Amino acid sequence: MYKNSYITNWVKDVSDLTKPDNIVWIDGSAAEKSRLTAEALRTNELLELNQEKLPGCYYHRTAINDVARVEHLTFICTPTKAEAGPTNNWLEPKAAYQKLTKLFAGSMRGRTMYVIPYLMCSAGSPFCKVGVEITDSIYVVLNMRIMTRMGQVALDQLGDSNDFVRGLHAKGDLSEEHRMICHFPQDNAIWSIGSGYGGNVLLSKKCFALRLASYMARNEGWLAEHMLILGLENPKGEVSYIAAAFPSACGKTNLAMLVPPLSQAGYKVWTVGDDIAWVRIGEDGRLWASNPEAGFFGVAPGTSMKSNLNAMLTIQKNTIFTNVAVTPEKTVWWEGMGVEPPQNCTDWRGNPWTQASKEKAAHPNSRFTTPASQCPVISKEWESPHGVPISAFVFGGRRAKLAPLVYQAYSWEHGVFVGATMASETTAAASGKVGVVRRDPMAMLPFCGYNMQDYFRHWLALGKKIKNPPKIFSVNWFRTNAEGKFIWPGYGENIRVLKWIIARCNNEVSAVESAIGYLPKPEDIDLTGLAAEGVTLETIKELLSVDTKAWVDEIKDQNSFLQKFDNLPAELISELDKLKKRLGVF
Ligand code: OXD
Ligand code: MN
Repeated sequence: MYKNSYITNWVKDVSDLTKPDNIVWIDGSAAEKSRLTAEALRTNELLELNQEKLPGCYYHRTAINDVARVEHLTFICTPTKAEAGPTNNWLEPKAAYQKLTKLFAGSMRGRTMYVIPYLMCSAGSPFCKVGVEITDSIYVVLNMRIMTRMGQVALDQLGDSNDFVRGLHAKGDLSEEHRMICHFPQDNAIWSIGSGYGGNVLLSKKCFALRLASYMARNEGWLAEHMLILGLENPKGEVSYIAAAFPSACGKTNLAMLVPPLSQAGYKVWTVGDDIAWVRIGEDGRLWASNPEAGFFGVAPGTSMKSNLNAMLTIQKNTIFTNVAVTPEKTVWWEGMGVEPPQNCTDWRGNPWTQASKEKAAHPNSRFTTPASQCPVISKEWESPHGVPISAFVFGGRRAKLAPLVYQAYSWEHGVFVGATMASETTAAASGKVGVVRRDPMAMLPFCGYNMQDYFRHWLALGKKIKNPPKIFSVNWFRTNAEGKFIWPGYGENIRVLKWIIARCNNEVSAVESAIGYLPKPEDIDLTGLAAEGVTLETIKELLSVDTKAWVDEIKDQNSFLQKFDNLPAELISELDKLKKRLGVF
């Protein structure tokens, strides 16, 4: 039992409601990890993988109906609907608590309740915040151990304070009818029931570090963003930092761990974070970003030695794999791993699978949970208490047509507009249709804990306070040709775009003004060694082309998205007008 009476009183209330058989107070020790792992193996919540080939690695299968975030069952519970805004599902807090209380009542009978204190960001950092998650899932405890700094370290940081996020999770019956993920920003609380899938149940991640933290950040004058953070080192050894927002499953982890091709000798990419950035104004008037997490919860399919060597090296030990395929020798496999599929294996549903099977062996949203500290290119600054100084913000999406490889916004306000109107084709990371274009402002559509028009306003207001704001860019690695093939090779070659971005930040290269923003001069994208990939100056010209007619349709769609909001910041309306003028539309 802990000394902090706010935690112990809350645990008492929760156990009176949920009626667990036992309560385990998590301390984060190695002995505790061994005990819990043994228990999870006994109950089959985890399966042991080949300990010679994958030491410390385990496997978990979720329920078949529970494989992704469920945006339609995720709610922001604020006193008024207006506070949640038109892009969030809303429930009035009293009504939400009433529903949840019924669902949680007796839900832990016959089960063990775990109390997990954890930190976001490193102890003692000005960014650091404390959360406590109560859960009835050992899988959650073992994942939280990787994803956060968990146990005694968090209790030490909290002391006898009441300032912590209360996250309550129960598996319930795992049915969709009884599944709800509710956020109470005014109460610093999250209640999640009916799921065992990461994004719905590792409450530190999307629920705290984005939805609640974005709300806190507005009140406290900082930003909580769905962004990777990387350091780009040049041959002189100088490192510039970029924070980049992409919707789920658009390659944030790959970009954060990019391996430069041989032709880019002397350049290196250092990983600070792959999913979330907390950003504050530093004393020097720049923005500084910190990765609040301690691990990576990455999408497995498509991860290979070619697409993400560093992720593959990171996950060789101490990793939990979820919903991938398991081979007869108890190793893991997934589509796009870059190795031949096994003759036969067990698929993510637990069924026998052979090369002749039509179904995928791994679920498209299958995952690895792995410690950031194991990443071969983890930045030496990744746990720095003050974060890293950001030179550029990048907004990216998956657009088969339209968006050029890269362009730069004309100003902070224009950059906020570019972020606010970004769109991407949907992926398997959330339940629902895959491949349809949807507006996803700053990649935060499913993660903003309050009305997005106020979120845009907050970005604009913050911009006014920063003496040296980062420059803002848009990128698109996913443009396709008439045959539907990707034009840009992507992955490690993306470094060429990052180099242009940093050159712009350092005023080392000029650019061409276009209707949508500053475009690179095609010859300023370094193509050394790219001919073998079939990329020539002509390819770059094609990738940078702006189809005015298509952009006119695009602004119609942007406009109809923005119409959802009743009180947009004037700056965004003015940016839309300027874009219309530049495109010749009045
Ligand atoms: C994630 C997501 O898990 O964005 O990071 O879905
Ligand atoms: Mn994400």
